[in-house]
Amino acid sequence: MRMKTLTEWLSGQETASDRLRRGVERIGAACIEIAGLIERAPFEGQTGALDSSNVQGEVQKALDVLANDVFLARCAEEPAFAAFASEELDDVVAGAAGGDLLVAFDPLDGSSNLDVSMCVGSIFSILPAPAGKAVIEAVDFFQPGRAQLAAGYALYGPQTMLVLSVGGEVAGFTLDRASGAWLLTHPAMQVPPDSGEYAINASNERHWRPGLKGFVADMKAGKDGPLQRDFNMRWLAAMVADVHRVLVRGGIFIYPADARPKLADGKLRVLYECAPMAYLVEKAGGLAYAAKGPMLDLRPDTLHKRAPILLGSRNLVAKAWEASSGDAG
Ligand code: AFP
Repeated sequence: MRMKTLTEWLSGQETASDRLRRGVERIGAACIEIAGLIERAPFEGQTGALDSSNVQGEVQKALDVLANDVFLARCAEEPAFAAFASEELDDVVAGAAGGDLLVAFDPLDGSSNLDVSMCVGSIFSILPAPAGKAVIEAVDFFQPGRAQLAAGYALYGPQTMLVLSVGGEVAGFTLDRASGAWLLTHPAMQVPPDSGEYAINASNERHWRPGLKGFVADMKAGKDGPLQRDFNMRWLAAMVADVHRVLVRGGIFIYPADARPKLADGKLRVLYECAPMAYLVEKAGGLAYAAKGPMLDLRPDTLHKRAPILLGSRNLVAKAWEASSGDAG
């Protein structure tokens, strides 16, 4: 059977306006361009660190900056997009006057994987813009994840994939290099409710709080422990890749807050990492929590606000949340 293209699939999504559909297509085009940059990077000397840092004091890779430029350039072509927020930018960038949508994005997630040719990704979140406001400010992005109209990610791995929802089902597309089109290879994705896989950076264990430490110990105890099943651990060090695995075959992904002052709110950013991934996982039947409740209820108060995150298979996440929610300070 012929696979649907992204354009054909979007035309059947009744939850999306025409403007939202067009905007998502622009983002899809940006991701194809970024995939090309990543493939060609070794020939162009673009995988090394630049001398500059982003607003969070992290060293930027040349590709982080290039991917950010591509995202902004492609999205600026869409008159529905009123403003943009990016991991790589200190402040909001204006888009089209009269646009009714805001876009938050991480143009290149997991960039420390680049020099070892491992998976990286791009993440995006689309929010409604306030009506009738001439100048969009950062505060206009401070909306809970439940307000998102669409969210998704591109995964640059063995295949280039685009996974997204515009309010209904979560659909996965694979880039067909021959035609240059995104083809629907993973319709109506569902996170299995149970799983025996977990993803956490275990090298930080000594800094974890007691509830989380106990739950991970229970998973490690396997069949002999209270969870009565054996677990396997996977850590790809790129949220896009770890969450993609969870969406396809279940499991739990955890990036916790811990006792170090720098990690008091975890590592991952709410607007363009946690909220869009929580949106996808919940649309696919899974669960996602921040420190004090559902991730999608969290309203960030800065563009680069961080939050601890726990997401994945419904039953496993519920148990992890029960064990660790008392850890929140
Ligand atoms: P980089 O973009 O700096 O590589 O960070 C990736 C990331 O934000 C997220 O994608 C990973 O899940 C997480 O950090 C990995 O963190 P560790 O450095 O603790 O493995």
